[in-house]
Amino acid sequence: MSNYHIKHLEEYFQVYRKSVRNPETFWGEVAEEHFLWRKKWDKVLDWDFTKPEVKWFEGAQLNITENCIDRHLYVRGNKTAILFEPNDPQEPAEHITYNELHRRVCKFANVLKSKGIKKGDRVCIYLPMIPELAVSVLACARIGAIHSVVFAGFSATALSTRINDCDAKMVITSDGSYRGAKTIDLKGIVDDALEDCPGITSVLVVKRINSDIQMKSDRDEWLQPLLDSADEECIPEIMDAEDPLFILYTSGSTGKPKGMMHTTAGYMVYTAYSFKNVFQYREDDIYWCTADIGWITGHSYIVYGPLANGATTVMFEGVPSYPDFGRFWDIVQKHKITQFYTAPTAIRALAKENLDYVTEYDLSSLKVLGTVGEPINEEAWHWYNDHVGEKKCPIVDTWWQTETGGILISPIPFATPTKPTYATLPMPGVQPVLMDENGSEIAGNQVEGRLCIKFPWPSMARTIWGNHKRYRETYFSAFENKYFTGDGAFRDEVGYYRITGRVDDVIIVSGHNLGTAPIEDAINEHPAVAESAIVGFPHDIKGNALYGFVILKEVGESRDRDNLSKEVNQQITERIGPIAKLDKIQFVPGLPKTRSGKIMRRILRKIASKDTSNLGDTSTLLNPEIVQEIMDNAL
Ligand code: 6R9
Repeated sequence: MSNYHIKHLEEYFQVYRKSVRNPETFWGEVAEEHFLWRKKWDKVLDWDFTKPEVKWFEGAQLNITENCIDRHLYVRGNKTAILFEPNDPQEPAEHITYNELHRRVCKFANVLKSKGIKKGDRVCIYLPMIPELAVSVLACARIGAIHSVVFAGFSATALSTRINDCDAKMVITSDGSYRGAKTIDLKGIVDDALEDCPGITSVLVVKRINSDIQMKSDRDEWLQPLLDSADEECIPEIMDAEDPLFILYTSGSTGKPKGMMHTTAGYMVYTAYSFKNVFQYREDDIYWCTADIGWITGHSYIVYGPLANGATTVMFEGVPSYPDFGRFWDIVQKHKITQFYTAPTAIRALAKENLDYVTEYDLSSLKVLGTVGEPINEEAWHWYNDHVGEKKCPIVDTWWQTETGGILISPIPFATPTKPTYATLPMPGVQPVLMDENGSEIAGNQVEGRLCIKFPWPSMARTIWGNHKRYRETYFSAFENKYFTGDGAFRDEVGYYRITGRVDDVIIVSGHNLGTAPIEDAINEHPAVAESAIVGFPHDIKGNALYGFVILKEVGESRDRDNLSKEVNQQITERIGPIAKLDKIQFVPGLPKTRSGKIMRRILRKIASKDTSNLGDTSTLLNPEIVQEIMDNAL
């Protein structure tokens, strides 16, 4: 029996049982058989969730890029590693072979070195979905620099906060980006951000849209000439298993983003293992994940997981609606995609359009479909299953988080029978539990509770950069000795999990996690705003949309409400990015508050969702009369 590639349900159960009974043997065998180590580990696992401290493969030495690139060169050097599909369908796709990827990563790594970047330095990457994004990530890993990729849809303020939080020395960006018919001035955003970032000494600029941009003479340089003169060989830095690999920011319940820190060996082993199993990856497959590398899904399942398996991974620069709503299916047909991994919000948006956009294309190459990012509703699941998979492709509904590094709950295609809206069963090595509000584990099936994980898995984040206390408080203090996910879940009669959504102040809009606090902070900075509260409400395409309740200061009272609404959204766009804009803004005289001063979001959520038949207990409110008034004027 192979631990590494599960092929049927009985095998899944066998492997799962082994992984839980003896996790160290299990992960030790996986790591032993499938990776290139410069030195083997002394101990597979050392952990203590009270601190919390988790170490996997301690004592081992490796470089993750040797595993993702070098070791493939002899067997599949001429195979396509990265298949780049540009925004414009007229522009030819680019096939970057493993040999070529090796050359490009080494050259880039040498450029980083020549700019003084060393092991442990932080490098911020703010790039569109072009090959240089993957190459720069790998170049950092090659020399042991810690990459911090910031999604190129974030604003200048969001970018500068992230640069300063991790004390990055360098930014890698491009002159601009293409997004459908639009172009975006990325370099201009970087210039604005860097006004507040004294620690940045160097900016490398990729030429993508040939726009006319400002180059600051002692700081900014075009990348290409540096690459042209760089050496093609770069000896990889040998890293310890627990050396940091990257930082990736995620929203939290305060205004400050959390820099989740991932380390090297455990992350590599787990992303590679889960990729192989969840997508049933085979050597000649062409795998496409539509996420952006600016999110964890792109890190783990566009870059590291697929490349560690020697796969061909597609990078798509554009959007699903350009030049028309058939673009995804055009790409599936053109490149004979075998595994397709996307988000429910994209599925819902495409399902709204004419079915001809799908049926026009030959999708028969597809074997496995995946979804990630938020719960998938039944209607979207069926549309995906009927029209994209033509009922022949299992759908893997993969539940996981930036914090978990890899997929934790998912069907194994062709082994686990799927069930719409269910992420189904835990991956080998993953031990989920449901907890009640009093901190007790809920046994049995047909139960709902807060989803926790009670045993470490290799790709879990090790800390929040620079704030271990916050890491402990956010994830390890709600339930003793358990990692708390922030999600609620239901376990059905056969033990399948269905994720019911966040139980904290994070709202998932079009698959993006948005903390309410940072949005409220942004709004409250408007000179006419006194206070605000944001809640989510159901939205056909985005899953959730944002509803803002805003209390004005006296100076705002006389102002035109439409203009104020525009300014509030402008403020959010500047501070966070357009993804956090509010769909509805209601100006209110007050907010329902408890006696301890907490806004009762439960009530606001009901008002925003037009579900006011049963508001629940409002007796603990300081100002119960405000509820009726808000309801009367709700949008
Ligand atoms: C990978 C990723 C994490 C949050 C997570 C949960 C939601 C992700 C899901 C899902 C239901 C799924 N989520 N996958 N909910 N079903 N298959 O999305 O990471 O951006 O950190 O978001 O997304 O609420 O807690 P991240």
